[in-house]
Amino acid sequence: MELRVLLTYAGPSRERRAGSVGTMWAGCAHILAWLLLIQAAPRVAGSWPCSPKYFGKDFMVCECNATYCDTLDPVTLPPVGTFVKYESSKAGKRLERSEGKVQRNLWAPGLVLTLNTVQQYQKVKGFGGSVTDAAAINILSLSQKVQDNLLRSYFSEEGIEYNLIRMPMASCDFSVYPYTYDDVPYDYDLVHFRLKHEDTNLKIPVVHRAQAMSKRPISLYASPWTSPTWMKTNGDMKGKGSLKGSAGDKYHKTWANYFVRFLDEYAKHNLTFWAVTAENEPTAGLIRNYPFQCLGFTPEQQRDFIALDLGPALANSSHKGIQLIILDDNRIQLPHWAKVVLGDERAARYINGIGIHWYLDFLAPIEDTVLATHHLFPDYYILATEACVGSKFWERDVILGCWDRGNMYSHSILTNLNNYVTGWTDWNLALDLEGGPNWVKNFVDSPIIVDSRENIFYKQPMFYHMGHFSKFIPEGSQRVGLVASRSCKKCALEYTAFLRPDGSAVVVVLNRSLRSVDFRLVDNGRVIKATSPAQSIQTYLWRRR
Ligand SMILES: *[C@@H]1O[C@H](CO)[C@@H](O)[C@H](O)[C@H]1NC(C)=O
Ligand SMILES: *[C@@H]1O[C@H](CO)[C@@H](O)[C@H](O)[C@H]1NC(C)=O
Ligand SMILES: *[C@@H]1O[C@H](CO)[C@@H](O)[C@H](O)[C@H]1NC(C)=O
Ligand SMILES: CC(=O)N[C@H]1CO[C@H](CO)[C@@H](O)[C@@H]1O
Repeated sequence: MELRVLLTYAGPSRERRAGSVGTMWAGCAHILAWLLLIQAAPRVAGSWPCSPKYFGKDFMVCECNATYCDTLDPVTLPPVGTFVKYESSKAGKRLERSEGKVQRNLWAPGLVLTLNTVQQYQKVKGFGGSVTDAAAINILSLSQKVQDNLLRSYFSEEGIEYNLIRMPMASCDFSVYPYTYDDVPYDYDLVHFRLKHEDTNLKIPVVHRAQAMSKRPISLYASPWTSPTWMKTNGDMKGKGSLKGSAGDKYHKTWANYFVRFLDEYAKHNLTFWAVTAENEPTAGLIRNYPFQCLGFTPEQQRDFIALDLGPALANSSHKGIQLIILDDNRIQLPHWAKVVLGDERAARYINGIGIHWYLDFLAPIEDTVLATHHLFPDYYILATEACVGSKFWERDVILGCWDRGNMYSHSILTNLNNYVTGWTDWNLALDLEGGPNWVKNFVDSPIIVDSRENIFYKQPMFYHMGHFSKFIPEGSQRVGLVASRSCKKCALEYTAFLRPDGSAVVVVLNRSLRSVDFRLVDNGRVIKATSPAQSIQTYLWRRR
């Protein structure tokens, strides 16, 4: 630990975090730091390891405060003939880096995974999470230095380098009260449309800081939960209700213009969106007594709203490059939803992709839903737009340090990536110890849990599972074949492979079982001898020439 503190004096980027190191240390630390600098010049490298905190055996989080937070180095690939491996495990590793030598013509019994770059699949959009009101409130409840450590953990090269941010348009259940941007009845011209304190003082500043820390361009996308109540059949933000009237009328035109106004107002704050989704969980608003903000659309209603209102409004706005994503709801709606909406040329020409949520995955196999949709509409990308653990009535909200919840993330990500999905977006970037705030007490878990009283935050196993993908599979990477020497149905091993834009290869291997087994990764006659420990996730990277 002392060495780590001393190292904080070795470079300007470290110095920021060393701000409140006790003055008692400062004197001798300075002298020693200079000695270290002289000896270790030119570069004092090294990521900082996890500062573990246990909430029961194997329930480990990494704790961060104002002066300490675990970091990673930027990804650098060793020369051809070697590889780099990152490993996390239930036993306590967290994205631990090591290097090894690639071997030639090594024969050994057992499982072989062979890279096949002739098999080429989808290109990756990216990975990320959501800046909800709750996430922003939690992040900003910490002191400035701790906030910086949190945002750096997600967005910087010292962290897991997210490049996607989803933002609710106005409130959702993860707000402290329900609101829209225009709650003045019958304001069809939206003259009373205003962003809220939550936008200008909470969410927008958080996104600006994330962008400033990120080396990668961050793609923002937005989703509405409810329209103003005066546009709705039930006059309520929650419960069963849809837009009044029908597509093409003044309610639908006004609701489409509301999207454009939202984009206009955010543009004034220098935030430009990559995409919008047509509605968050449009089927929620078709359910009686639905407990929080929603707006019901059947697929036919979404098709007509896009064809007659939203599509033309966006196309005729200054945001005409913006992408439009349909569904943004559980994959159980597929392929029917896509057939109805994309099957109609009037709507389809405005649409770029299909968003899916994971909450009912256990009812709907991916082959019958996502894969079937990809084969029907291969020109439209499929993006995972929301997922979290702890939302089901039988699940506890927050379980600090739960490895299995990390497994649930990486199992979903691997399954999706192996079925043409182009990226995966987590829900709230940060929640409090209770899993909120949430105005209907729909508390859930998050990869980062903030304890504002102690001015610290916890990085959970879910955070590191996300990192095994987000940091190493940048936008533009293309999935390629990874062929097993024997059926892996029984071996319970899950894996995926990509070629990165720089031509290097990346493979992620997840072992959710209690057994560790040796295997070999083969690429073009070169062999990586590997072991997947019990309850572990690994990312392998290597140069191909
Ligand atoms: C911050 O965390 C480090 C590492 O866990 C610890 O040594 C240090 O005492 C903490 N600082 C404060 C102010 O709690
Ligand atoms: C937006 O960016 C411009 C130019 O970079 C800058 O002058 C302006 O102050 C920014 N506005 C806001 C609201 O951040
Ligand atoms: C396009 O926008 C202009 C002004 O912004 C408006 O006058 C016109 O009616 C719009 N056209 C359509 C088809 O919405
Ligand atoms: C990569 C690897 O060896 N994975 C192992 C994960 O656990 C199963 C047991 O269910 C092993 O058979 C796999 O080989």
